[in-house]
Amino acid sequence: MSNSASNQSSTVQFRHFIDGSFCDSSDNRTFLKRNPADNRIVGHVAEGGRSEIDRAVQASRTALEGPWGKMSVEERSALLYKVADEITRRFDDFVAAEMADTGQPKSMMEHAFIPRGAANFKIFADVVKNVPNESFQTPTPDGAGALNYAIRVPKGVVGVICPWNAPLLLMTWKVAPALACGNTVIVKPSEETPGTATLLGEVMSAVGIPDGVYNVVHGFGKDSAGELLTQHPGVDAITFTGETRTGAAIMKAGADLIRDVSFELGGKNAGVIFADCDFDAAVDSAVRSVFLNCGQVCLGTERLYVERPIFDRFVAALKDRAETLKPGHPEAKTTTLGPLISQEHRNKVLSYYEKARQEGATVVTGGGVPKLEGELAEGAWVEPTIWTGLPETAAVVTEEIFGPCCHIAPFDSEEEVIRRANATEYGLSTTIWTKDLSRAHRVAAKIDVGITWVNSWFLRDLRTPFGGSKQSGIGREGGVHSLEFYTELRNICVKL
Ligand code: NAD
Ligand code: 6OD
Repeated sequence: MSNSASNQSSTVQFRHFIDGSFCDSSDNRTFLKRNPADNRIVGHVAEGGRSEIDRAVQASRTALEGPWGKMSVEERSALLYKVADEITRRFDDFVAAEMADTGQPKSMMEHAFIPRGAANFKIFADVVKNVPNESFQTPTPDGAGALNYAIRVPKGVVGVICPWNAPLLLMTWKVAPALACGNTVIVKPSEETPGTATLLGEVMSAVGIPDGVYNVVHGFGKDSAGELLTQHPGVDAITFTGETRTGAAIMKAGADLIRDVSFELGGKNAGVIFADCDFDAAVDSAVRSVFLNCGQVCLGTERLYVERPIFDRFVAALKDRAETLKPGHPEAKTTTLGPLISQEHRNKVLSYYEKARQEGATVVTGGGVPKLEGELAEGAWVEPTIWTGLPETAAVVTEEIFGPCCHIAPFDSEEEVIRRANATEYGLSTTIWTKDLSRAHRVAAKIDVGITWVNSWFLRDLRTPFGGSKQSGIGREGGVHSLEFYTELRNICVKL
């Protein structure tokens, strides 16, 4: 039995991790966490409030003054390598925890999400050891000059507010650079996915990360741990991944504190498929970008624009592939499609399936709920769905759904498709498919997003700048770009 998840009367308890110890809420409040694949109870989660956030802020401020604040970059990096190794040693526990929370197939946890969680610690442990320092020799009237240089110091206490769609990967994408730069963190995991953030507390203790450096307070957003964290004057910066409207609420909550924010928000990403593309590769990629993680990927494609000469063939090919996706138990090797994260999210996605019908879409495939037997019958399943025939103003073409679905429209010219791809309030990512590389460069430069893939999708190099334009985010994280957010630059001018 682990420290974090005690097993009383067969019920797992997910506890807060504050100042190096697992604890319950001061008022003992908890909420239920269910597995979305079969609706069975995974456990009871401690529900944090003001008292837990206050304690976590106190612990993380104290830790900044303690051994953590005195460590060299090399010592911190060495510890972060140990964190990565310990996640790898406890790989099966992390896979099981994330599977229970999300219901997604084991293969995806094993090959993508959990290894990335470990890799994030190694990459940022390396990045901080190679930070260039700028310096200038400044002329002075007496001819002696001055030396101007800049040092980077940690921001302080960073609040890390996380979504549920790739819990460990997205949390460590923030926690790893924050710690590498010498900050302390308070993580508020999504209420839907308490598992891996809690396990990471055990990992931090096991490898000797000092108390108070990594803290976890479970709970909800509004009027709960999330909002209390964003309003706390003892928090120096907030990094958040989630919905755009939550980002707006967080900005308002912290406005009086004039505090730095880094936001990775929603999207309505377009895929642009030209007739000269490698057809089979483009279809393969569309299957992934539309249906991976049951469509719950911020970088996923919900709008596909396909050049008219290959439009009918492309729609038919994607339909065939969508219909071979196999929902099933997360442990089963044959499962290629998981559930949505919750019944509540399923209601939202199904409301869009209904809106598409009302707005006159041709439902190429799906549009309903698959029939699953036995324990899975209670899960949050929906069918992979493809629509055509809607105007650009339709709800399912303009609003983020975050489900396994897309609208496919034909286009006739480069200018037209650029205009249509850009006709959205979001600007996270796009994928362009063509063998004409001049055209690929031209179109990529004109689509207003933070990340463009050409002849690929979700091909990540963790050193590259990651983030969105327009309402998809503020700031960039990744490689040295994370240093801009997780450190403060200080200019020191020495008169010689
Ligand atoms: P969400 O905004 O509902 O919740 C995210 C987190 O914010 C949760 O921990 C939640 O408890 C907390 N929260 C909610 N209201 C809050 C408030 N008022 N104050 C403080 N915290 C609050 O998002 P979600 O449903 O968990 O995730 C899905 C969304 O995340 C989608 O919109 C998706 O596009 C986006 N996302 C973006 C990226 C990216 O990199 N741009 C990555 C993954 C997910
Ligand atoms: O790969 C990443 O670093 C990243 N931030 C992925 C985001 C996935 C969104 O669902």
